[in-house]
This record gives sequence, C-alpha cells and structure tokens, in this order.
Amino acid sequence: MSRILTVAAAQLGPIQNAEGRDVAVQRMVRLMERAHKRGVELVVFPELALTTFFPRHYHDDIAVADRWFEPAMPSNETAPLFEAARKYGIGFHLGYAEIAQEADETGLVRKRRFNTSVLVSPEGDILLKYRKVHLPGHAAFAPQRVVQHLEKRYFEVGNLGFPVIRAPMGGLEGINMGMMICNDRRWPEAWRVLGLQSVELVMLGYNTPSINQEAGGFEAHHLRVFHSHLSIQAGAYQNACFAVATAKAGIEDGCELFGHSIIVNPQGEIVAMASTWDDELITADLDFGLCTLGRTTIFAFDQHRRPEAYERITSQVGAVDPPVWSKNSAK
Ligand code: CDV
Repeated sequence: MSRILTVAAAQLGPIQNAEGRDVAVQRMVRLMERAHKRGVELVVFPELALTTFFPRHYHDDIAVADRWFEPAMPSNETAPLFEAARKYGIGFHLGYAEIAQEADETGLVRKRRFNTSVLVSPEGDILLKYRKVHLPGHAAFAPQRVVQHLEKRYFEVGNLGFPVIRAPMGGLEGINMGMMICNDRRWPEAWRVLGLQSVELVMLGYNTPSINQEAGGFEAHHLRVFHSHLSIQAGAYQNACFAVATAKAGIEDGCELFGHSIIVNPQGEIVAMASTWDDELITADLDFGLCTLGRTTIFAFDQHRRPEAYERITSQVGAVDPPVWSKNSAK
C-alpha cells in the first residue's frame, strides 16, 4: 500500500534587517494559504525564517542581538503560523533563533541561545525540536571579511543530538521525521545518525551566501549550488530517505543568498527545484514506499555496516597525518 504525503518547500525571498517579524510571518501565512490550495500537507520553511540572517551583523554586546531571538514558541508574533496550520490542516517546519533559560552541562540555569527548528503538527503541537550542531563561521569580529558570519558568537552548539520522531502527518498514521539545519547538510555523520533511526523524511532550512569568503571569495556560483545539492542528494540516497531543503534567497542586507531549494527522493534525484530568489512554493508527492528499496538492499544497515571500522568517526575531530611509507616499514 502506498504511503503518500504532499509536501512543499516554502522558499523565502530576502527579509531585510529593518523588517519586523510581522512582515515575515504574513508572507509565510500567505505561502501556507497557497500550499493549502495545492493540497499540501506539510510545509518546510527555511533556517532563521523570521528575521534577516543576523549572524552577518556584529554586536559587541551580545545582548543587543536578543531582539532577533524568540524566548517562546509560539509567541504573539508567531501565533498566526500556528493558527494557519490549524485552519488549513497543514503541518509545518520552522527555523528560528531560540533563547532558552536552561541548565548547562554544569547544572547552571542561564540564558542560552540556539539556532533551532521545530516541526509543528496541523493541530499546532510541537512534535520535534532540533538545535543546530554544525555551526559555521567564527566567534570574534573578523576584520578581513567583507561580511561577518558570526554563528559561533550568537549560538551554542545544539544539545539535542539529531532526533527522529514517528508521528502522523497528512493522511498518514506515522512517518519517521528528522531535521538538520543548513551547514549540517554537508556532514555525512548527521545524515547517518538520522538514517540509523530509520528516518524517512529529512527537513532542513538554509541561508547560504553565494560567495564563499573562507575561500577568499573564490568559488564559482554554480559550484556553491552544486555542493549544496550534492550533499543533500548524497545524504538522501545513502540513507534511503526523502529530503526537503528550503532556502532563504536573494539580496538580503546587500548580501546574496543563492536559493535553489530542492525536494529529493531516496534515489538522490531532485524532484522539484525553486527557480526564483523570491517567496516560492515548490511541491511534490512523496511516496514513502520508495524508501524500502535502498534500506533493504545496498543500504540495509543491519547487514552491511561495520561500526568496528568506524572508531575514528566518534573519537577524533581533526584529521591526523598517515604514517609515512618506507621500504622497512612496509608489510
Ligand atoms: N547558515 C549556514 O550554515 N551557512 C553555511 C555557509 C556559511 C557555508 C552553509 O553551509 O551553507
């Protein structure tokens, strides 16, 4: 019996620094309305969808940046999204900056900031929360950069792992759903941890600049998009799951974000792709029966994985140099 869910990647065009959450939320509600008209059951919004991608802006006093964070979800400002979910019977995925009053690893309760996403049911319940693990960029102001990327300043590393939940969505009794955020998509470990929980649908949002400043600005535009798609397509294929990857796009605070949101099937094929830098809805019907082929053949983990050979993956962070060959040491 086929298990089909109609999903949308709801790409957002730029949200300027001066624009309030009300502007972003109104645009998102309009996208949910359009999604409903197309029979969509689950909408995926981007990373940090409520504001500009603020890690490009430096503040000496980090508390000044609090205006970009949400101390509660839902809140008065985000409530219209939850109302739209209930009105249209649509689930949604939302990325936002979270402030939590929470104990840290020493037990101290303090203000903590995370780059977070939630999965919300059509009834308005939060089904799953994820906090970004792979934070790119830097923590201190970098004078050599034209644009800052201060995720390591504004966020702590996510402390929820890579969770997967089985929950009803659309007309289906249960789908195994997980999340990652932006830079996580480039790390095969993130995909595999989700894959090891039998994930069927990975949702992810991203804000990716068209220019790679780490590479001195040199990395061709088409390669930036290629590397993003390559990572998502490989992750979906190697873990026999679907992926909905949604961008924020266009010129935001003078910086270009490359867009190119995609929906990918378990064969690693792109089944829908955005073609603008604006608010844009791309949709697909996902048949979760398509996950079976990969997970019962090439990627039947229980039959073929060899964790005893993967020890370095969890015990080591940076790469080490290999031993140097010499005639005497060769065996
Ligand atoms: N928001 C991100 O995580 N962006 C990174 C950029 C900085 C490389 C990304 O991986 O797309």
